Amino acid sequence: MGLVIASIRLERIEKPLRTPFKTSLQTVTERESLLVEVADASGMKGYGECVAFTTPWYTEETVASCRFVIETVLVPLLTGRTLTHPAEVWELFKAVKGNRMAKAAVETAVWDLYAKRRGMPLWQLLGGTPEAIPAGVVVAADKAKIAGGVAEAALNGYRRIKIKVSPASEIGLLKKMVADHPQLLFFADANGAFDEASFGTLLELDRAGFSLIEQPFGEQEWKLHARAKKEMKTPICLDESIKSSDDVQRMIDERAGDVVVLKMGRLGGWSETLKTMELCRHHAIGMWVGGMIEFGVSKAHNLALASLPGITLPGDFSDSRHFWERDIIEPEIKVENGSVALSGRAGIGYEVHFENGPLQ
Ligand code: OSB
Ligand code: MG
Repeated sequence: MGLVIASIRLERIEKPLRTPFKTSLQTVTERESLLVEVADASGMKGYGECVAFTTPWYTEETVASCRFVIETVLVPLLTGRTLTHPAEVWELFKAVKGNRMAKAAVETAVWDLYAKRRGMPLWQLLGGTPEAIPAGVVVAADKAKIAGGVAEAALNGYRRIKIKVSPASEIGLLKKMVADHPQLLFFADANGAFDEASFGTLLELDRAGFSLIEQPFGEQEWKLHARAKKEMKTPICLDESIKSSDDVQRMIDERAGDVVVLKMGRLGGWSETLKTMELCRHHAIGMWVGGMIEFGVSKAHNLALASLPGITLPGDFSDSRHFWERDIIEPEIKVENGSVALSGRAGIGYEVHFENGPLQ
């Protein structure tokens, strides 16, 4: 029985963050997103979320570029099509260069709809295990506020804390923080803030006790990452550098990293992410699921991703109330006993809800 994509709708969401999110690249105080709703002929709906930001500070895509590509290119390619499997969407979009976040927003919505039509949770359809997903939170604040943020996260039951770092970080302070919380796992995320000149500072950070360091150098700095992997004991994890499974192959070939953070927006959706996971499993590359300061639709897809075999470390899974006064899903994401339970309902397992009523 074929799946006919009868209609595709976009809905813009904008909400202030409860507290500003500060990285070496950008301070985020407001989050703007596009929600994609695909419907079949019977009116059953699937949802995806565009994780591009308003400006191109994390990747080249933006909310505006994604809207343009979705409305003028992707919607005409998909509307009225009969699909037998959601993996066909990636193939259908193949002639469209780049624009992976735009593609992911639409493609993930089709996977949700497909799972709903089968009456199965997406995580189950993809072969995930039903165990609750370990929660992890990001502390992205000024130096003076890091200790408070870590203490609060520990109190809220998080098992893993990711701290944004840069060459200006106070390494003594970070070292003490890690030592003070031996029961927690600490990740450091540099968002490419280091370069050849600050390599020595990175070597100091190597002694702070982090379980990994995410993206110390720029996304094309393969040689510097290889040098870091060789000279450091802290595992090197790549985020911004990984836009496809081919980039993971390059990481392996050039010995430029140990671990990969998966983000479906950056990779282009479920199909390319599943392919990337195959490659990582084959080469015993560690994997975890990264966040994008996103709303609940993207988080719900990410929870399904984190249930799959080969995810070796806790991801960016915080409670809906960490970023938002009110998330757009019902129920909201809840961290309990340090983890988030998987929904037993079909598809992504959450209803989409807006302040002014359900999206209908
Ligand atoms: O580098 O991992 C990153 C958020 C937006 C853009 C890039 C990154 C992040 C995070 C994840 O650090 C925050 C989260 O959603 O939990
Ligand atoms: Mg990162």
